[in-house]
Amino acid sequence: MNEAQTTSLEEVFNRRIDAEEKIEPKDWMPEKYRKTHIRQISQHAHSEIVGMLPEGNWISRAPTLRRKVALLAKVQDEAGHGLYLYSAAETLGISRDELLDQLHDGTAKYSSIFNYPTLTWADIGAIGWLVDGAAIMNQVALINTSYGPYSRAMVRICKEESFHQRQGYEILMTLMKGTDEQRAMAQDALDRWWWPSLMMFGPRDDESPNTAQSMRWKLKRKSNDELRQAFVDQTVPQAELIGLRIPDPALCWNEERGHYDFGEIDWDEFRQVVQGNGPCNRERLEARRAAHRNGTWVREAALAHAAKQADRDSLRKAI
Ligand code: FAQ
Repeated sequence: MNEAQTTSLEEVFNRRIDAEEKIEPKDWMPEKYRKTHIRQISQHAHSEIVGMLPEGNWISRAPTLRRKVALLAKVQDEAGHGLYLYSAAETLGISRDELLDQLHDGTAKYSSIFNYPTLTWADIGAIGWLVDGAAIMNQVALINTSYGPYSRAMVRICKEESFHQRQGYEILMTLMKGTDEQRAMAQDALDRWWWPSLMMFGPRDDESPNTAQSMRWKLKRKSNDELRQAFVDQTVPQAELIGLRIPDPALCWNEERGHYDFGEIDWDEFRQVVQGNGPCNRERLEARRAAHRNGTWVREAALAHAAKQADRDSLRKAI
């Protein structure tokens, strides 16, 4: 294709983006749009899959049968989200094997939040309330993203995340109605998970290399800082309602802005965690690598079965 043809295709593509049309897998798209989507969608998929680990750690220790059932269902939902998202990334011309290789060799990122440990049962409440709460804030905006398969995956994912957020909040609400020890456990979980949850939204807008282009392509519909602010505004009253204290001395309502002001995130900690030096990075990656290794026989058996089936089908056709 010559340069003039590419330019006119790009003009048509940009007009479609401006008109809020969805871009579908077989449509022409700039190479950078394709690559940026593979990056974001696959990192999102990896986050869902790695995100099963901190909570999975508590399935066998949930305090009641009802809690265990809910947690099991939630962790299974996260697996489903990962699978839709890997499928959405595959529509952009990359294979599942390549995507997984990138996770396992550390070239693809996943959300920083999943590199923190789950020390008590209250952490399961904090993950549901804060981590799923932050994920919904980000993902509701992504329902309107320009790439069709990503946008459609988000519709279902958001419905499920909304249930997750409520089950987390309800765990903390129950603890806050309990003994002094249970209340202290809930507060301790909030103290440890608050700042990492704010980091989930990514670097400040002025330090975010991808935001400007992703907003032009309507991949991102809101910037990192806009989403972070909306999350703080939504979450502070929820904490107050059940008697939890947000661990930020700078937090206060700003009448003029109509938003909460809040303190500075420890960006050095964020960078360290993203670079692989968080409290659980090595453990998380090793768990994923081991799961992949241990699943080799399942993949091989499925391929052998599919090959046998194909042989039988071609034999039947030949007869
Ligand atoms: N952690 O220029 P930006 C969930 C990287 S799902 C690690 O601002 P962008 C469900 C970023 O990739 C949670 N890395 O980048 C659940 C980029 O690096 P690269 C995941 C981060 O893409 C709940 C660089 O920094 N959600 O929780 C992080 O425009 C409970 C520069 O940043 C999604 O993935 C971070 N926090 O904006 C599961 C949502 N932040 O690739 C289990 C979709 C930034 O250039 C239990 N993703 N980086 O080398 C997004 O909305 C965006 O990708 C952002 C980052 C907002 C995360």
